[in-house]
Parts: sequence; C-alpha cells; structure tokens
Amino acid sequence: MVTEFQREKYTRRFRLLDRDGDGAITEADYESQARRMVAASGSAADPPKVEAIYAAYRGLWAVLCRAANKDTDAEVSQEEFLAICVASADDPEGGFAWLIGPGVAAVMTSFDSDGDGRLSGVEFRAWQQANGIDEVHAMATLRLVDRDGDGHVSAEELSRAALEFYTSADPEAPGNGIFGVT
Ligand SMILES: [Ca+2]
Ligand SMILES: [Ca+2]
Ligand SMILES: [Ca+2]
Repeated sequence: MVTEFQREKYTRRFRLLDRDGDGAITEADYESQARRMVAASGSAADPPKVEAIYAAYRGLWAVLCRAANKDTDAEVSQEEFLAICVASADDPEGGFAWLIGPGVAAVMTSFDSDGDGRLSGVEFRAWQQANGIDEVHAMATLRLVDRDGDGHVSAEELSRAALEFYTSADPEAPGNGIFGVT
C-alpha cells in the first residue's frame, strides 16, 4: 500500500516526465529530456557524449515502456505510470531497481563530466537546473543527499536518494526533493 503522499510524488514525477504535457509519457518526451541534459551539461560540442546521453535516455524510455505500458500503444499514461509505481512500492528495497539503476546511470553519463563516479556541486547543480530546479533548492538538496558530507553526490548516494523518492512515505526523507520541490 502507498500513502497519499507517495501518490502525490508519483503524480509529480509523471508530470515532469511528460515533458510536452500531452498527458502521456512517450519516446518524444525522453528525446526532449535528453536534449535538455545535453544542453545543461555543456556536452553539445562532444558528439560521442551527446550520443551516449541520447542512448541512455532512450534506454530509460525502453525500460519504462516495457515495465509500465500495459496496452499496445507506444505511450505510458498517468494511470499506467501510477500503477507500476504502486506495484513497485510493494517491495521497498528492490521494487524500483528496474528504474533506479538505469536512471542513476543516465544522470551520471550526462553530468559526471570529469568521470570520477560522483557529482560535484557544480555537476549536481547542472543536473538540477536541467530539471528546472533553482540554485537555492539544488544546493539544499545536495546537502541532504550527500550523506557522507564530502561535498559530492556519489552514484550510491544518488541511488539512495532516488529510492527514497520512490518508496519513502516520510515527508522529511532527503530524497523527496531530487526531482523538484512542490
Ligand atoms: Ca508526453
Ligand atoms: Ca564528477
Ligand atoms: Ca558524498
């Protein structure tokens, strides 16, 4: 069972993923997301990286479509997205592994510019800005999800934050804000 608070988070996530606001998540939304990530990470002049970012977000779309799309069209409706989130939340430890692993990898591919396996303050802020989050909120979120306080968000810390976003019923959980603040 999920709480009303969790349901609100899934609904908010759906609206962010439905970039063009037509009421369904499609490959076009992920293409648009990849485009934003390329721009925000300053990767436009690096063709192999641009290709890697597009490949990562296309891969994420494929993962979501396979998991959530229950009919024969090529789109994930809000109803389908909420259903897969609610089903995944039944297993708080591993239920969202299908989404979080590839999602964190896509963020790292896009924003870990120096390739050290973690997001510096500058790299994290660039990702947050790509999601439409201002600098003040981005830095507040960084402090919350940087569990070891080294000023960087490791892939592990990002996975933990994403897991909290998708599974925690606690309104104070640090990961709640990673995709934007309501
Ligand atoms: Ca859409
Ligand atoms: Ca880095
Ligand atoms: Ca850290």
